[in-house]
Amino acid sequence: MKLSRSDFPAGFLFGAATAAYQIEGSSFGGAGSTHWDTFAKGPGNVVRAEDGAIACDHYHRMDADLDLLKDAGMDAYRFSTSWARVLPEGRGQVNQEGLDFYDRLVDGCLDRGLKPFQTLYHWEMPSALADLGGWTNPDVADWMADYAEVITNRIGDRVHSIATINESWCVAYLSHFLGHHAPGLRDIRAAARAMHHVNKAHGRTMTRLRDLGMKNCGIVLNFEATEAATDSAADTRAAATQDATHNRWFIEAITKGTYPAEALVGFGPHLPQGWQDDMAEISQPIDFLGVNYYTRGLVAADPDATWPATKPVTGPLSKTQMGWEVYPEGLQRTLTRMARDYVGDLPMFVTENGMAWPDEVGTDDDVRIDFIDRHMQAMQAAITSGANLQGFFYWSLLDNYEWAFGYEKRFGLVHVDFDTLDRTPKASYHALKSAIAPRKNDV
Ligand code: IFM
Repeated sequence: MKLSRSDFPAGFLFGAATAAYQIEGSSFGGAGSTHWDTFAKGPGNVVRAEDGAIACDHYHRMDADLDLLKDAGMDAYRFSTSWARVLPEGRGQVNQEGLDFYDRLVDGCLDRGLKPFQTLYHWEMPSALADLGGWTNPDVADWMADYAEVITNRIGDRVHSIATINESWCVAYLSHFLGHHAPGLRDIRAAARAMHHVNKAHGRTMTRLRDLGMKNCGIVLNFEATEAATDSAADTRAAATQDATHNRWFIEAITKGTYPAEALVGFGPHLPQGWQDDMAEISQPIDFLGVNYYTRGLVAADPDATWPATKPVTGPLSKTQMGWEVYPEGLQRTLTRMARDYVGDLPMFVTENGMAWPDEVGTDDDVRIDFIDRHMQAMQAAITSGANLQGFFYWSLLDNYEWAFGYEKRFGLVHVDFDTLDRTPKASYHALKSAIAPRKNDV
């Protein structure tokens, strides 16, 4: 790789990210059912109806997986804690086994010199709360804050940072308007409510974390580089609408206490009454912003469609196994835009960036190595132009459960054989390890 640790500011953190449902194995250790367990059983929702029951069996292989991070010379590990592992019914009875697992995980990180970056919600809503409407129910804000308190009372003394939610757009829009993820709704009223309640839950949980004395609290949002397919006025308007629903809705609520007009056109009539009263809590200060970035979104107007009347356009750039264009410039633009328009000098982390490729053991991994290298160059350029970027987490440490795509899309630095569950580091793992090896002055 062209860049190495010495091309980044002193103290810049390199790590890898995972998420509970995608790796742990939800059938182990007394975890409760979640909406992903049941969504996967719905016809046509997930490739081969695969679920996270076993996943990478990280629940039993945690030590070996943490060793992989340490052996790569990483500084930090971003993981999520599963709400239903901690509280199988979402509220009430605590699963001590679940708390013990996360206790061992955090200690395992610290023993290996890895800073634990925790995310509280990475998409698995406990089924008992999904029955009550999940993200469409305003009470979700208090349910989530209560869960945050239970897990924080156990591991909050040792985690380095806490993100409330991973990728609010996916939690709300992708799952309640586009129907691609659990709970699989395509309903504007449900979507508008989820779009607001996810922010409300972030705010309520921040309040609770502050009450518990927690520092380094923030949120992880996913951004795309939205571009109009042509210069026409209609496509330009379509791009502005998509930018508002995908990129601006959450960050504007959190940093300014407002929602973009282009998105309120569609969602406004369906928002819960009195939503304005929640904006002060939603826009309380955060300590960091996590930026997840994968690709650009090329968009055109679709005059025959209902609001937002947009349609995705396939671009000409090279694509990953997901069909996503490789577009590192978009990462640089996103980071500089965040610093300029929203967060100023607030610390930012690239909390996810990576690519899927149909790798098998022994195949070369040049495409992923080049992908990482080019995105590292984009991060470096953003830092040079003033973004206070303090770390980078590759998505993902392991090949894992890629939601509606089942186990087919391989994002890992480490190959997982889903029959034997054997782990084999890929060439990109070794390339990243060499690139982030300690600088001469640090050893
Ligand atoms: O696997 C997901 C992850 O759970 C959230 N961010 C995007 C990744 C790749 O699709």
